[in-house]
Amino acid sequence: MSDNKVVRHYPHPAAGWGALKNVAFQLVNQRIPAKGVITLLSQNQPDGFDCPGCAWPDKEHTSTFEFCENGVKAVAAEATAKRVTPEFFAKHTVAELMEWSDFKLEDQGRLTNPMRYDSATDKYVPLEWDEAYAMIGRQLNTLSHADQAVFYTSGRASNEAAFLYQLFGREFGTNNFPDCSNMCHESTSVGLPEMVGIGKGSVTLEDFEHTDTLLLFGHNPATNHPRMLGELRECARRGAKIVSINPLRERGLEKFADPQSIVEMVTFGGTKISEIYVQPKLGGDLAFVKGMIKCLIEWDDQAIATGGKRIMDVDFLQQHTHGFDNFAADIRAESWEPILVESGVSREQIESVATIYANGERVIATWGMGITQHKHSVATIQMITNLMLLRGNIGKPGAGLCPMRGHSNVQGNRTIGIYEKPSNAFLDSLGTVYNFEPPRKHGHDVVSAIRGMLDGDVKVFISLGGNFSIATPDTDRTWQGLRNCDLTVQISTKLNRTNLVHGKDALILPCLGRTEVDMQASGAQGVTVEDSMSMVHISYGMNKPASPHLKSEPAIVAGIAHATLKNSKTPWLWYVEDYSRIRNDIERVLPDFAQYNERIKVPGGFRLPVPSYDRVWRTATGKAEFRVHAIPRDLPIHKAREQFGDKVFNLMTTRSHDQYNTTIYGLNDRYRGIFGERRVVFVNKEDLAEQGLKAGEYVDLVSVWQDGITRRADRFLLVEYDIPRGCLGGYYPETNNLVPLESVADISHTPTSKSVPVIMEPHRAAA
Ligand SMILES: Nc1nc2c(c(=O)[nH]1)N[C@H]1C(S)=C(S)[C@@H](COP(=O)(O)OP(=O)(O)OC[C@H]3O[C@@H](n4cnc5c(=O)[nH]c(N)nc54)[C@H](O)[C@@H]3O)O[C@H]1N2
Ligand SMILES: Nc1nc2c(c(=O)[nH]1)N[C@H]1C(S)=C(S)[C@@H](COP(=O)(O)OP(=O)(O)OC[C@H]3O[C@@H](n4cnc5c(=O)[nH]c(N)nc54)[C@H](O)[C@@H]3O)O[C@H]1N2
Ligand SMILES: [Mo]
Repeated sequence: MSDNKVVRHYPHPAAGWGALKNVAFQLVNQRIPAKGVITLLSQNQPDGFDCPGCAWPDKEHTSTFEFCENGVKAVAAEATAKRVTPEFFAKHTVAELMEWSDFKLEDQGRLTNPMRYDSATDKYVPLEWDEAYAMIGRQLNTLSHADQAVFYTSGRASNEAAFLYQLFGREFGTNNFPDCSNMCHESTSVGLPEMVGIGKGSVTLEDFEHTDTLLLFGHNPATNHPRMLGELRECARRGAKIVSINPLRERGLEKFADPQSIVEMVTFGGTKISEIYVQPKLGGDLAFVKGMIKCLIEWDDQAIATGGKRIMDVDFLQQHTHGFDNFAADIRAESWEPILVESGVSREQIESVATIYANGERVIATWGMGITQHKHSVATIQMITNLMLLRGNIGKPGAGLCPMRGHSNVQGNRTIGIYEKPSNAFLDSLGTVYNFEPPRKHGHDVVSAIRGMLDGDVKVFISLGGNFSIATPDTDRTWQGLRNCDLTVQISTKLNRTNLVHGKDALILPCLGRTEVDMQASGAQGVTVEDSMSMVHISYGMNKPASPHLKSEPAIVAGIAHATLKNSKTPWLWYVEDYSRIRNDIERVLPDFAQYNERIKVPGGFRLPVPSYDRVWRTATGKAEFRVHAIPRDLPIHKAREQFGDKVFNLMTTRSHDQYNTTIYGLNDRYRGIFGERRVVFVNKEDLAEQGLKAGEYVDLVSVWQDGITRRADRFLLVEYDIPRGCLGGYYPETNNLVPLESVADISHTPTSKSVPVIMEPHRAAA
């Protein structure tokens, strides 16, 4: 790798000293005094707040502070001493703020007052909360149909806020609840239920203590789930075999130094994580796993023929599964050519990973965005699940499925009813408890909501957190859609792009963050969240609110509902006085939350039922189902190459180490050796040569899609990288404009953010 200002080799293990240095920098940058450290120490403690960083669970009852650099960044971003006041808005027009980078916008700090857009001056001006609620109520009540309103949620909202939000929308008359999950683990949520009866992972944190083999597919824990590194390190030290499947060589998957381990810190050592590092082509995982399964079935067939030890868990297959014979027949009929070509992995390597899998008695498979954001993601997740079923690796200690969720409460939001396709059972229960007839028609997901805005069918857009305008695909068109709306409302903590790309009328409603004390009539309130492993626990903020004008998310939602629904029998404002009242009624709608208020008093909270954990299969046949999938050879990338040949590359859009989704903390991506620049594109060395390009030059990226719309993202620095040929890597959200709105995963409709066919052109200014 060449060394210049932007690209530098990073020889150190993940976490370690680099992490501590970065933490100190973040605290100073956010002007957080030493006492702010108390906030950090309260993170993920029994009496503290749930880290707003990721959805990785906490070790129950632990008293040691689980150090996590990126958790600190998330907390520091919220605890910042910087403020965005009405005076700030008086100084800057929206047009002017639009020129600022996303980093600079959020770096202005916390929003302090409710604000309304004034088109005469192109500025935001302050207003009272009641005026804001009344304005929303007026606009919603003038719509000709409730489906003209869309209610977006980002996965940080608490169960209490999310529950009130969906109740409000449904009493209003719509199931239009797109959420960040549509862009994230939706493929998991639709892929798993028909096979194992539930869309959630089956493992608990304890399973990591017993596992002997881990298959890590397409996620980057050192950056995105740093607390998981502790578990991985323990597994590696215990001798568990860890296989990483990732087109990029990620530092944190190779070596990790624990900042809490004196020895590793002092010796600048680290623990080797991955036994084998497999680098498939983007989207090559389905073919790779199918190859592994082909090996296993061949070896098993040989065992049957020779009377040797079976590879399959025969008892499990018989007792617990359905469809194996049909599935095995498809695998036997599959030839190696598509497996090798489409995975980009050698047969030897496929065999060696299959051997590791076959030797493992307790295997966990994890996956993240590298798996969920392709056209064939649902099929890929189902193929991974097939693999796990072969040897009974679901529902036994130390084994199971572990989708790595994103936002800290994204899973809870879905459990509690944030879903555009709610089940009838849920709606029946909601309707009975609240004595109304909920709408039955399915609502918009993220992609169809944007289409609705473009078509003029969606007129009001309300957003509970998040940064819709740039988290979504096809940025130019999404902006057009948002600007078509009559009203856009953003409930947020910090200034972001979505405050600026707005409808004819627009409101910014500033809310409390999870780290802050939420004082209501009955006293300080806690809120509950569900982590990646279905544990529900309570979280109490401890910091003084960033401004006296802030309201909590439940209070804002209730305020809007109260002003909009004149005939509602729901006691909106009464709920806000004491959130345990909300939880009591959640329990009436969702029996899995029985004794909700009691059970969250236990440190660590309680686990929602996960039937697959107990080998109870809530599927059509009452058994775990195998699913047959062909290796796709007609993906957008194949079609684009048919047309334009080897000029076309498959681009993944991914996170740097210094960002939380659209929140940019800094311009470095330390483990990948990138410093001070985000507009970079990772390219294989031979591809550079073949395209006549050189590392250090700039290119423009142009999307290949069949609808005649030009999608481009300009001026990216070429960085030579260890990535398979034909593949590129770039950062989200800078590359989002390249993802066509129509390029979505089959069934789940998740934008294909990890496989975007593009062509590199010489940078226009230079050409
Ligand atoms: N600090 C921090 N923490 C976060 C977030 C954050 O932005 N910052 N975001 C949160 C959210 S919402 C989420 S969803 C998670 C996201 O966490 P991840 O799932 O780790 O998401 P990405 O950073 O997009 O990285 C995807 C990884 O998949 C790999 N990959 C890309 N394409 C493929 C492929 O085709 N096959 C395979 N096998 N691998 C592939 C990439 O090289 C990369 O390592 O993290 C959560 N935690
Ligand atoms: N190209 C591409 N696009 C992607 C992805 C990708 O990998 N590639 N990843 C997708 C994924 S996995 C996800 S989850 C989505 C994320 O999409 P979103 O969830 O919409 O985006 P975030 O960047 O997480 O939202 C950040 C904003 O949330 C607000 N916020 C922060 N804390 C709070 C809070 O406590 N309350 C409220 N009300 N607001 C708060 C702040 O104003 C902040 O600016 O993006 C998706 N988009
Ligand atoms: Mo996510």
